Amino acid sequence: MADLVHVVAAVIQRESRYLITRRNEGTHLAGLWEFPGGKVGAAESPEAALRRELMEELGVDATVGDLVEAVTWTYPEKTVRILFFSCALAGEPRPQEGQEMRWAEGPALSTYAFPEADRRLVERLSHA
Ligand code: DGT
Repeated sequence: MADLVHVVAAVIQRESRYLITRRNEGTHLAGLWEFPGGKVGAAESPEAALRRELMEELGVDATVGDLVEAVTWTYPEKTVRILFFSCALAGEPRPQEGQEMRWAEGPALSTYAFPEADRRLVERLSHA
């Protein structure tokens, strides 16, 4: 697979709620809700990439924990390999890019529109 894009995303839970953000206009899959994260840089570890993305997107440091789910998904334009890690934030998240942010109850997660790649995880968390 020549065009495999490595992506990391954070599952951030507080009590029964999960942190989700909405992809801004002008991005791939704009308007869909997601677990915050992004592409892993060439010389970066997945954990370092996720901490960087959380700082860039939400202005907060984080501790990266266990791998929760790994998904490979092929879009017409690219294939992404997404690693979802459980993360604990070191402070209050504040959207840095004007993106919408919600703390969604587990069972309500399935009422948000997520990328298809997230379906299995969303299903899992909404029944947890
Ligand atoms: P950029 O500005 O293009 O370097 O963007 P990054 O590094 O913020 O990465 P992004 O968010 O565009 O790339 C993540 C890719 O993974 C994108 O094609 C959408 C896809 N994706 C599917 N589900 C999720 C998810 O739950 N979270 C994130 N962050 N990406 C997801």
